[in-house]
Amino acid sequence: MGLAPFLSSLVALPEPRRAALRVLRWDGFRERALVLFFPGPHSYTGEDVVEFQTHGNPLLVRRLLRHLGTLGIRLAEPGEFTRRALLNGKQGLLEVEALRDLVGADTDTQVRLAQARAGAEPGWITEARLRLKPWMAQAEAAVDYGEDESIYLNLEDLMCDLEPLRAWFHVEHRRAQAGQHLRDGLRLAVVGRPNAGKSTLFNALAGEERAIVTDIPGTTRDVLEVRCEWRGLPLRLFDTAGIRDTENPVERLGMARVGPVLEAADLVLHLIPAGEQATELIQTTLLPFQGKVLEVRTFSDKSPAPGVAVAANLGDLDALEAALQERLLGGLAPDACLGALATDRQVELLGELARQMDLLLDLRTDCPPELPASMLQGAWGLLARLTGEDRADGALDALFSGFCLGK
Ligand SMILES: Nc1nc2c(ncn2[C@@H]2O[C@H](COP(=O)(O)OP(=O)(O)OP(=O)(O)O)[C@@H](O)[C@H]2O)c(=O)[nH]1
Ligand SMILES: [Mg+2]
Repeated sequence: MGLAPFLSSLVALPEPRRAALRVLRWDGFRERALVLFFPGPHSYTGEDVVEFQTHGNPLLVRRLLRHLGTLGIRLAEPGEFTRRALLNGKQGLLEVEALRDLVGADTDTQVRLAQARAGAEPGWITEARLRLKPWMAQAEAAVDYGEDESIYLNLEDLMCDLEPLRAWFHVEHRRAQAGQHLRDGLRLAVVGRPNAGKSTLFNALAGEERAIVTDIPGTTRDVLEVRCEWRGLPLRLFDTAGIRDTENPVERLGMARVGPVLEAADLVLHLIPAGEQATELIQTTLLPFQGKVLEVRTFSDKSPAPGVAVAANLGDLDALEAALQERLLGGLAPDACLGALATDRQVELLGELARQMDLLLDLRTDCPPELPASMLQGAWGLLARLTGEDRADGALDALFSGFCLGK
């Protein structure tokens, strides 16, 4: 049953898709509101949708909602509108995931990345299907009829035709991994000896004077955190107490807080003033995190330094930008990730897809057709899981719990 009968006592619905001023009447209230009616299937969810734009008084809205409750209408659960849109085929899974990311985006780059994913299915998925389909048919025919009917699968031709697919999948996987970092925001910890310039760099990246900077060693004690976007990179930055041998109890407490920050970081920026060596104490502290430590030379305005050298007080940070792109985005610029898939689910499936193509294209050309047939099926199935067409993915609850009410 449509929505109109439920609402007949409250309001006369306007023409479909035409905004109209109407008076809503209930319990002695008379509310002039803008009313919109989208009959299914041409609506967001595919079902009848009615929108009331009332005055913003929360009490008024509560009273209206309470009255709607007596008419048999309840509040939507988080993401329920979009869930219905998905189940009614109005939106694809990739689009829904993009929408969730758009709603949750904190920075300009995150908004742009989510918007770029929100449209139609990526072209490479459509193209991949077109390329795979005829080979699947041929492989199945070779398995079913094979030698009896002289139907053979020419694996050399298959490999030649599908080689570009392998390359695309790998490129898209790489872009998606970078996109995933941008989507989640990068956790960067700034560590080093006192006066290494940590807080100066922290402030420069944050674009505001958040941390106190002085030339007195041991200025920063607490861990400071700031979320920001620096040159297109969404960051969660952590400034920490300088690490050194000291009897000062407050500094020691500060240093004790560095460990958990190191644990949680995606990347640790180890600041060493140009021309110096890292102290043994810091080297020992960073030993367990070696894989994610990036050495950054500070005070490059005082003496030239090799590698990633910066002078944060002068805003000279280009070398750091390049190094972050290299380490975290595989050398891609943030803009190069526009349109890339980016959720954990998507990145994992893309990785499997790329591996599946590697297996297929590395087969011996004289192998029995059952092997390529099952690998082609596997790749096809992964594409279906990626776009949500298989409907077997139990991930929907997790997905929709990330939505807010009213979406
Ligand atoms: N010339 C120059 N001075 C810098 C640079 N970076 C920081 N400074 C100065 O060095 C001093 C120490 O900088 P901070 O950023 O407070 O150093 P820190 O590592 O946070 O020090 P603690 O909080 O004590 O551990 C300040 O006087 C800064 O202005 C740089 O790249 N070049
Ligand atoms: Mg400091």
